[in-house]
Amino acid sequence: MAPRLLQLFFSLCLLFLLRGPSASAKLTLDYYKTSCPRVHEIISDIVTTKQINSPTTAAGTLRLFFHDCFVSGCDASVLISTNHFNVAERDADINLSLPGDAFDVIIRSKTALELQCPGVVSCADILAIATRDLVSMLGGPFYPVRLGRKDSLASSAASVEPNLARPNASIDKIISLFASKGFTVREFVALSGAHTVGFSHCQEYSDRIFNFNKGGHLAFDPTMNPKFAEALQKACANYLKDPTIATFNDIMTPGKFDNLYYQNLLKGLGLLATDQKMAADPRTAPFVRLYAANETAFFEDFSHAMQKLSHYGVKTGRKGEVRRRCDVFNNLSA
Ligand code: HEM
Ligand SMILES: *[C@@H]1O[C@H](CO)[C@@H](O)[C@H](O)[C@H]1NC(C)=O
Ligand SMILES: *[C@@H]1O[C@H](CO)[C@@H](O)[C@H](O)[C@H]1NC(C)=O
Ligand SMILES: CC(=O)N[C@H]1CO[C@H](CO)[C@@H](O)[C@@H]1O
Repeated sequence: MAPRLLQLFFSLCLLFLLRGPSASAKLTLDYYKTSCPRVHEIISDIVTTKQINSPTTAAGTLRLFFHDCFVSGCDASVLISTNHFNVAERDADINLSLPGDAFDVIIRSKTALELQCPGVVSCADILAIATRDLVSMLGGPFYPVRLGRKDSLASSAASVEPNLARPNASIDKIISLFASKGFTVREFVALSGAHTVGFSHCQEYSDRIFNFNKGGHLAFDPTMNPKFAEALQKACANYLKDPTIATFNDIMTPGKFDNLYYQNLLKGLGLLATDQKMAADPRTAPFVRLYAANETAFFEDFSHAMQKLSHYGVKTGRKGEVRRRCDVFNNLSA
């Protein structure tokens, strides 16, 4: 071999040794082809029945998936229950409202899969497939999901707060959070389109509609459409006494996965402060306008960003296990 080729060969080997093959490169579309050939059909049946009986499942599952992936990778760590030795991810304060239906649809899918192919399909893969199925049930795009994720061997409430943003965060902070995980501004705006479905509790935006500038003359956030602010003030009037009151993230088409979320932002109809700020910040606004004008562009970008999200921090090989129960590590289950 010529010396330059040889040099190239060695630097490639070194690169491979230092970085190893990326985890997502090990995920494949037909991972369960022989070990559990009906995996998609089984999950799809459970998910469809669940969504028809409890229509809030889809949005809840989508949020659960995002929270799982951003905190230590897509590894089902968010499904682990707290025990005497450990306060798990799902019991971090920010998780307070992760809805029970989302947990339930994953547990049901797991139970059905364990009957067909015991110990084979990971909870992390189930969550990724169920999320994709539910998004498309609501009218959103259907995208391929690569499989072979292992379930985590750890779950800790303390790791949640630094990895997720609150609705009172600045766009600067959110952009750097997403960048720290390899996501672009465009991907951040596309993923936020998930707020085209589901609910938010009043406490998540109460500072925008009550006593906005702390004793000043503004009753509500001036970037809000006044009629919208008034309607929310009424809906949330009693929220301190009843913290379960929640309103739709997308008031126009709350149960449909479409691009109305972005159109709403351009009219001051964003619910969370971070949503509304995306329409004003010069880094994010061009994408908000693009997606508001072109749903195809939104669906394409959302599909790509969701696949990228679903590969984030996945564990393969011996870095994880296939849990027998999604809420308990194997070494703790009987
Ligand atoms: C980046 C900044 C984000 C912030 C600050 C944020 C914040 C929030 C908050 C406060 C809620 C309301 C929770 C409640 O009151 O129950 C919510 C709901 C939701 N979020 Fe986000 N979120 C962000 C990004 C995302 C992303 C990237 C996704 C998914 C890809 C997502 C999916 C959802 C969904 C589907 C809901 C509705 C949940 C339901 O109806 O049960 N969010 N988000
Ligand atoms: C945002 O809200 C949380 C509580 O939800 C609070 O702990 C935090 O201090 C607030 N951050 C800012 C920047 O206001
Ligand atoms: C909308 O976006 C799609 C996908 O990027 C593109 O092919 C199409 O030309 C766009 N439509 C318009 C009207 O700009
Ligand atoms: C769904 C779920 O498990 N929510 C938990 C989130 O965390 C609080 C404690 O901060 C628990 O009480 C909830 O059960």
